[in-house]
Amino acid sequence: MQLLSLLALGAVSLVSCTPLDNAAKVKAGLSLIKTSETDPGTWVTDEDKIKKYVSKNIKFIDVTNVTDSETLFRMSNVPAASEMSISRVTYPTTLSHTAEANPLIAKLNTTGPKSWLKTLTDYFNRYYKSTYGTQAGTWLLNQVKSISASNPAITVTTFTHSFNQPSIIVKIPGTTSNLVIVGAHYDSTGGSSTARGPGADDNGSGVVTQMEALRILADAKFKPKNTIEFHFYAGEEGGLLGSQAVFANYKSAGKTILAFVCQDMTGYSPSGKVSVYNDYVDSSLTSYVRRIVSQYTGIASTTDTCGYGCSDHASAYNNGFPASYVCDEVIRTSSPYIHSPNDAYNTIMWDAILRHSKFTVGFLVEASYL
Ligand SMILES: *[C@@H]1O[C@H](CO)[C@@H](O)[C@H](O)[C@H]1NC(C)=O
Ligand SMILES: *[C@@H]1O[C@H](CO)[C@@H](O)[C@H](O)[C@H]1NC(C)=O
Ligand SMILES: CC(=O)N[C@H]1CO[C@H](CO)[C@@H](O)[C@@H]1O
Ligand SMILES: [Zn+2]
Repeated sequence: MQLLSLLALGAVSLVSCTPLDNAAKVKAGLSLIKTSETDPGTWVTDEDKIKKYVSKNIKFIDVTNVTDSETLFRMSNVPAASEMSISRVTYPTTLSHTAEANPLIAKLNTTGPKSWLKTLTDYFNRYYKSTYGTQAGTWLLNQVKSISASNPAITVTTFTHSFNQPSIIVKIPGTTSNLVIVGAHYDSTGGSSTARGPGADDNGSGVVTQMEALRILADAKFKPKNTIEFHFYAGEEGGLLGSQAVFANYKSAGKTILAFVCQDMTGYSPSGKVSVYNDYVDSSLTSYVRRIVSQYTGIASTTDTCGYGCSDHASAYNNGFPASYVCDEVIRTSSPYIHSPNDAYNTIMWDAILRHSKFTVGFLVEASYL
């Protein structure tokens, strides 16, 4: 009895003191990060995130401000095979919109991507808490506004965060509010908050790939059935911060997402083959994405896995949305330069960027009819 009440007392003081401790840690600028489902979490400084994790290629998710219990559950439990297809969408097994997509794809080129990536990589870095990172965000916002201007129906908005760098959302309204989304992050890091971080492949390449696809759809005044969004995320290198906030917001707003494709790293591919990854994604959507890669790039995709917190698709996945992840290469032969000052403009393979632009337009046209 006494023991019990002592235990009970202990429990009470634990419960009542843990949140206070955590609040104090947040106030002191620390973040709670997880590197796997079973990792209970570690409190780290912003600098530790980059030096001890990002620059050593240890992937993590910043869970400090995650409050949704389903999302926390998904972050802490290895998915069962039965959960790998969560989408209620039946993705078609034949692609029936090639006649519409092919003429658009024929207009893609690398003129815009070359000049946009030059500007992005010329920022000293695009670290999400640096003034360079904020300046890069302002430039990107103005640039996507100018690319979208050829179709007045398109809206461009910022999604603000607790740090200065905003995420950017471009919307092509459809006749339904159901969403088809492509996303890439635009922050970068070079191994510390103050290091040079050109972030050419990681992930400036994904950003300019999406910009080129947007240019074509805007110029064509493409009018989709489903609503299309292009997301440019902030703070990915801080533990998927931008995409987590966006998808948590979409979950609580009850939005319907039919398909999400994350594209990080689209500009370094010795194999010349698009890689469609297999983990923390929806398996049905992933099969559909593979069909689209084959159809619109003319080459069958390769496959790989990239682990917990690999990129922004994990944020969609953890919030219960159908996600897929498309990358320029399998891990073993992927760019050796990322997360360092050597991830430079001159290492980019422009045929890879063009291949991913073709995939992106093909995907958006096809999925706009889902
Ligand atoms: C979590 O939220 C607090 C309060 O808004 C904020 O000060 C802190 O920067 C956030 N941390 C992260 C990692 O988002
Ligand atoms: C390539 O794209 C640019 C816009 O970035 C456009 O002005 C130019 O006409 C295109 N070139 C060709 C050959 O289509
Ligand atoms: C910063 C960032 O997301 N980088 C991502 C770019 O894409 C690669 C995967 O191809 C991820 O590993 C990185 O985390
Ligand atoms: Zn990275």
